Amino acid sequence: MLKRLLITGAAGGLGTMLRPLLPHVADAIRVSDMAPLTDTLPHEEDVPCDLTDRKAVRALVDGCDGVLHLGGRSLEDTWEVIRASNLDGMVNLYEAARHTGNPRILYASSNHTIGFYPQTERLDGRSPTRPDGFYGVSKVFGEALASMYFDKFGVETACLRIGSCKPEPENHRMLSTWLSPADFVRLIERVFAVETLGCPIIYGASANDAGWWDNSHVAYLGWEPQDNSEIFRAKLDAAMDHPGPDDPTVLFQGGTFASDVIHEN
Ligand code: NAI
Ligand code: 15L
Repeated sequence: MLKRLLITGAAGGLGTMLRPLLPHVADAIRVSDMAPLTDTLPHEEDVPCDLTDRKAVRALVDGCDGVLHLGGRSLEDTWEVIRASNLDGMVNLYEAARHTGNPRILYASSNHTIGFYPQTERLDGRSPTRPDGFYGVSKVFGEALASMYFDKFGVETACLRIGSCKPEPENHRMLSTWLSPADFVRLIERVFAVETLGCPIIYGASANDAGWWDNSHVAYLGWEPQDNSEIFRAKLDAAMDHPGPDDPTVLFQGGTFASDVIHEN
């Protein structure tokens, strides 16, 4: 069991959804965001911090033996916005980690690292990246940074390429990419419990019949997703039309991120 888990991006969608499900993972939980946290739970310690502030990040990480790193720009944007939170912020986090005793990190990477692959292709741990925008490129950077800090300094990271972590799938594409919050919690438990983690790439999806990703290379984690998006298919079929054959949401694994315009200043 961890002594103190730091959760960055704690005020965001995933942080808000997961935090109530995580008190058992550590003796103490430190939550942080640059946005105000209005729903801090009794067992949580709130330490506001902008990840672009290197000195503040060092103090934030100090005393933590685990980090659930959710903080960052989570959608496509201008390069300047993406760079600040997802590149500078990552470097600050890993510099802090190596100077404060190598906490184990679960990094919220994204399926947009591989978003330009067609949905007909099955990917595994050896598939090269194929990012679908500045955001996807920034997540590839994060994975590369984690790999370098593991090889050079021994900082262990689970690079989780999250598909779509939502209470339920919101469209037909998400029948393939859905990660249930409960399966995410099961993975968090394994990442912080397994004796040796290393620095694996993990595809973050539930046991969906419609899934595209093969996680057999990380069987050693003992993570067994329990949920399957198929139970939502009839509800989705009734709620919306099937997209046509040329729609980016049926062509690319990253869906509309692949067809999005580049955000210029
Ligand atoms: P979100 O946008 O709701 O939350 C991200 C949080 O990070 C926000 O509260 C924001 O204030 C904070 N943040 C951004 N820049 C920061 C900075 N410089 N310093 C401190 N805090 C900063 O995103 P969501 O959905 O909660 O996602 C969390 C993480 O998981 C993100 O890194 C996202 O890229 C990743 N992810 C999420 C997926 C999903 O299905 N929700 C899918 C794939 C990846
Ligand atoms: C992501 O990386 C985004 O952060 C999230 O908001 C979802 O859109 C998700 O990917 C997705 O591809 O569904």
